Amino acid sequence: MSATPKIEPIGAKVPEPRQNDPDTLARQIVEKLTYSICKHPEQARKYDWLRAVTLVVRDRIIDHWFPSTDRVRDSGDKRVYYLSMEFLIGRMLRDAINNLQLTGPIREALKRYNVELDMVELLEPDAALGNGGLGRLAACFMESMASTGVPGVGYGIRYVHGFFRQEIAEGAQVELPETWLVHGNPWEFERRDSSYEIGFGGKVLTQQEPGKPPRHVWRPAERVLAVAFDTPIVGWRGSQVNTLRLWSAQAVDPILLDAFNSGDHIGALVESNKAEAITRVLYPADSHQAGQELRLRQEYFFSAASLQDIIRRHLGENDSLDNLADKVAIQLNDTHPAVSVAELMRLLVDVHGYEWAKAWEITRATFGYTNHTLLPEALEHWPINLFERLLPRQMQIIYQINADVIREASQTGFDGAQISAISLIDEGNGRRVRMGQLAFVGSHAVNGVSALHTELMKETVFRNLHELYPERIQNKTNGVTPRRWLMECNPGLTGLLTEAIGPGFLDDIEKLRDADGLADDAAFREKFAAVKRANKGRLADLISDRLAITIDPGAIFDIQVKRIHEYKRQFLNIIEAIALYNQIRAHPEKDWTPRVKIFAGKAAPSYVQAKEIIHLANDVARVVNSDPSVRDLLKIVFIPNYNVSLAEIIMPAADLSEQISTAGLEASGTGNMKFALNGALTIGTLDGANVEMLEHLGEDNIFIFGLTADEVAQRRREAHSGRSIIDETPLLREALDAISAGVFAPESPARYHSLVSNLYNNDWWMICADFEAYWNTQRELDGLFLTQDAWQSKAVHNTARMGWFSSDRSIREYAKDIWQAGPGKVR
Ligand code: NBY
Repeated sequence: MSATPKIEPIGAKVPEPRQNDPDTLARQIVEKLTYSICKHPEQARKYDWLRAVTLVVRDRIIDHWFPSTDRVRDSGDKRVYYLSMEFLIGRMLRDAINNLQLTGPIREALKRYNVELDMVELLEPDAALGNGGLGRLAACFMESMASTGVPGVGYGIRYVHGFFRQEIAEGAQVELPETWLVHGNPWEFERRDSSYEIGFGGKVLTQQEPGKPPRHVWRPAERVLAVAFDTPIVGWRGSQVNTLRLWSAQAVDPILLDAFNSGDHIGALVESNKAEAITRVLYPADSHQAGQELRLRQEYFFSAASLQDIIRRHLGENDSLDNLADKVAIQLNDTHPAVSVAELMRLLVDVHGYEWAKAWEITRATFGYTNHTLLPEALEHWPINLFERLLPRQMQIIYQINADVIREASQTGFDGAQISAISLIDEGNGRRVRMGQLAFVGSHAVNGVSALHTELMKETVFRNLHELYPERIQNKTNGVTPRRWLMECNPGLTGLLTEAIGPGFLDDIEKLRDADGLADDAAFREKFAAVKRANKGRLADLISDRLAITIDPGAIFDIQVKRIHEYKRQFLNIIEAIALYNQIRAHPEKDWTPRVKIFAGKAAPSYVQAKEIIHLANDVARVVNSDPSVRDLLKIVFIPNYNVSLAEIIMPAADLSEQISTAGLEASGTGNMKFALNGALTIGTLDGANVEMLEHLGEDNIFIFGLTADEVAQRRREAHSGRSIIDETPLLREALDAISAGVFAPESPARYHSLVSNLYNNDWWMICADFEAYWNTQRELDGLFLTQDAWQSKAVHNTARMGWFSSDRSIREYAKDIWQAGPGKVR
């Protein structure tokens, strides 16, 4: 073959750079309608416009994508690989348009055809490839890596069905399949040339040559193909475009032709169905490990594909894997990709011939691990039998790693109890592999996601490993991207701030501090309040359209949106609502502050109590909203199907943000940051990142109540129960009595008996213990809301002081302290 001629890509290097004026954009949109979609502009439907606009924007992203990729390759800079089972991205078009600064011109271009940009943007389905905070953090981090110039690649799974769609039927959650890909996905590029075989099962052959260490060869019984799909992630001002590479599973042989030809038409497709099942659905659990074989297959599938891809790229640019850790940082987003530690060891030792100790050194220097939970039920541990059957060689490697770690611990003087605590194998309930321990020992850095959470990691789940490796744990407090969570979701506030302090904060969000003094400026406060009022109006319209409930934008919008979980205590919020309902009726003469309590969130389909909490919220809403004696002083709304797009409407519309988890249990929270950045006041416990919000906001600007993490631990040791508190607290007792008497579920009065009896018998989540403090703080907020000047002044301080909670800051810390990569890298 003759040498390939050098072909310059068009785009960024064409003599004329692309014009971004409305005329050019309008012409190009019509060109896309005509030649890519094959529709006459006059016959174009809404979705055709969405596709055409997306393709025009995409061309501009590609113009930046090539140079970004070239720059990293040519510079030889270290790349960061973020391995995550979840990327909860939401819509992509608005983010891309905003980051490319094209909002004005595209809006203008579309107007020429009588098409509204906002309408077009709202047609895009959410990419909901995640459950909640962990997945959304991965999406914020991808955007921030591109915005801060970190050469990052995200690796994950291209689920055909993302997080389920939630409907509420007669008050209860119903789960329906999510189908984001039905209209095709213009953002992704299938890369058939980047596909890898992934093995499962089979056996390990050991070859022993005299005088040499034994060689192990894994002979898998099954193989499936991992095919890459790439999505560009464009950073702020288009400066850098990174790649999100998601793996899709396919059968190596699409059809078993012999079976088909002999008449077994179903059997001919069994293999291909089995392969494709691996990437078909996202597991909808955020607080307990799924424990099924398919889940372990998913974890290994995407870990193994990503590592093969990383190694292939590295060897394309370097002579060997000796310098892997100088050129590659791999971050494990929780333990879901932790099997990567064993897989990289297998590749280094079995495939690339490294001796064990050298391979271990490379592996540890390459990986970092982020922990997102201390909840015991969420810690992944796989039955040894299952692990061994699916991944026999990786199991051997884990045993060997374990032997090394245990030897080291014994030499350090660890006793039997300490050794069983650090062991990668749980010898207790039926022998299991502990993925947290594997991720910990296989990484050079392990981090928690808020200061408190990191301290608790050291004291609880990783107490003994921390003693063995005292330098390894560090903190990296979460953040959120200010592009999506301020600029895009709240253009009104962004405009007002730009007018007031100039546009500098758009490039450096900590400059929001310049607005802090404006809290004392009455004219500014009024404009700030007007923006909030307009955003509340927009949410009120949505609620009226979707649920036919009328709410007053003048009332306090008191909002709790997040996954439904006992530790997040939506139940506490509902009980407080019932107590307030009782008091409003008992004391009609009092000057009650009108309040709308808004809830949204999904329960894991198998989580019975969480589903009961959803049902209760809906039952209470129905009774309260239809009771004329409440005189609209209290409304309760449960908005179905909480997702990223709904959050973008909710965050800017809140007066009050509920962050009321049992202290010690919410690792960080990120919704807390989105609300406060948009000027909501927080009522919350000293938990997760609320603790640091208190430090940054000052105690006058956040409303903290309840037990501390230490106090919760203490009460749990004392076998605390709710009974005596309930007996002594009439407000609480009356609310619980009403629930138990079936006031909210007359058709099925026993529906909530177990929820209530849990409070009497143990109150594990400290709902009774914290009720009174919560109630009193709510009433304090009622009073404050009546003094709008004081409320709005605190709201301004919230926005002005939240800049530090940007994911740009988080990413810079990871880059400096863990990855040694990105601009200003420390070698
Ligand atoms: O991660 C969340 C934490 O609860 C929250 O406090 C924190 O702010 C956020 C980002 O650090 N954790 C979370 O969202 N976890 C999951 O979604 C999740 C998903 C799957 C599984 C466990 C947890 N799983 O075991 O399958």
